[in-house]
Amino acid sequence: MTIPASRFIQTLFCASVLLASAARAAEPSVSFTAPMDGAVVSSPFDVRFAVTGMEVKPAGDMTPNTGHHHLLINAGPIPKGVVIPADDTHLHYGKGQTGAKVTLPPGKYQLTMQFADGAHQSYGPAMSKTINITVK
Ligand SMILES: [Cu+2]
Repeated sequence: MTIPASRFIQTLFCASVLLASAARAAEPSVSFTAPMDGAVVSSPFDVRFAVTGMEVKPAGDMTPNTGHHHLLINAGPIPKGVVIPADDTHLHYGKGQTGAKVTLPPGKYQLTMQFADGAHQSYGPAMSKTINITVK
C-alpha cells in the first residue's frame, strides 16, 4: 500500500508549519509578567520583567546575547544599537534586576520595557514590549 501523493504533500505541509512556528518560538523576546496591559494600579506598583532566548547580566557584562532590562515611561522602543539615556523616564536595571517597584503620579501611561546589552545599547524593538496602564 502506498500513501497517496496528496496525503504526503499535506503531511509535509503540516511538518513545515510546525517547524516554522518552532523557529518563531525560539526568537528571543521580552514580556511583562506584571502589570497586565490595560491594568489600573495603585502607586507604587510592581513591574516584573521576563526574557526568553537571552540571559540577564549586570551592566558592564558584554557576554553576547545577554543584557539588562530598562523601563521607558511614555516612550516607545529604542532603535537597535542606540544607547538608552539614563533619566527620570529611562530607568536602568543594571544590577540585573528582573522587577522593580515603580512610583508614578496618577494618570495614564505607556510603559515600554527594553532589553539592552552591557553598554546599554538597545537590542531594538524586537526585544521590547509596550503596554498601557492607568495609575489611580
Ligand atoms: Cu542600561
